[in-house]
Amino acid sequence: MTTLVIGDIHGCWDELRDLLDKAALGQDDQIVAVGDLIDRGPQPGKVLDFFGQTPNARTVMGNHERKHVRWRRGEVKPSLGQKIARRQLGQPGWEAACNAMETMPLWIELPWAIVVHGFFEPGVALEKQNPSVLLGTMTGERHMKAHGGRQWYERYDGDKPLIVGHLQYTTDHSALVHNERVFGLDTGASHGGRLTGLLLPQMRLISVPSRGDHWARVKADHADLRYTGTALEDLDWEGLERLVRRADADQSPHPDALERINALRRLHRRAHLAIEALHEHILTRTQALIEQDPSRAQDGGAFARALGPEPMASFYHLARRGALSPQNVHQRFATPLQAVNAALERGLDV
Ligand SMILES: [Mn+2]
Repeated sequence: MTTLVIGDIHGCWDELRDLLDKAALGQDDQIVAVGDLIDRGPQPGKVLDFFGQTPNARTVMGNHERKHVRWRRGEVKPSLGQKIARRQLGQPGWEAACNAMETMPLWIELPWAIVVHGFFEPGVALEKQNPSVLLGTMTGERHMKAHGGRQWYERYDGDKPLIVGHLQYTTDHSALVHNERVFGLDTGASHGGRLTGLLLPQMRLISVPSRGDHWARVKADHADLRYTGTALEDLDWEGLERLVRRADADQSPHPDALERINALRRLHRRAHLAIEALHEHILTRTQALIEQDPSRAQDGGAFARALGPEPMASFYHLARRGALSPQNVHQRFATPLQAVNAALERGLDV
């Protein structure tokens, strides 16, 4: 019986078919993937369906699967790759995919090798490995800094050969083969590289060329998603600034993004106007109150009584003491839209 271990597929269905053709597996042979079945490539649904419906095929969890699962739980924000994959799969397809991804194991132990997606910490038993290390998350990567960083595999000390994906360790889209002990099978299928497999127990590598730079193409097709993800009312200042900068740098924005980009720019402009207007408004009103009765400049109590109920009273007192800056006003509002609304409530033109 042969087992074909396959590197990062990332939605590259055509290349998966090509590799399976090349492997010419028999009925009883097994297929094991190193994870990252989806994101970046054109056909994540086909790849997921294949692994869901082929009895002899299974996969470990990759950092990309983990990210989807955590996104659904509201634990992390998606990157562009996840937002695109969700659109590719459709909402029900994505929900079903998350259910399936949640059940993927962190490792698969074969008679001849151990398969994980990311890394392996030396001196730690398989069952005791930090999940973020096995998955190859950013946390796992930081953790592995102490074990040689990108060359962590030189310290691999497990009993069986180890097969991983996740990173391209060579510059020519060939697999990493370290002392016949560690095999790195991510060869950039989604970036115009190759899709690579390892046939066990022979330990024979096979690979097929990628049909193109899928990720560049997929990213361009779904570039409108670069601007979505957070509703306008939930955008904080930093998020809004980042998106406006992104739009400013975007030579040819996706047509479907134009409406959203306009809305972002309008909010950005109005929020900054609102800060200026509120600052000006507070100064003017403070000045008027003091002109009516100059003793209010020193007498905070008298000033407060004259001011009346005012949610931004502390800012008036700052103004009274000549210490109010636009930055103070800015910091009061967690989101740009709150600043706009506060200005509108005071009848200011923004
Ligand atoms: Mn990957």
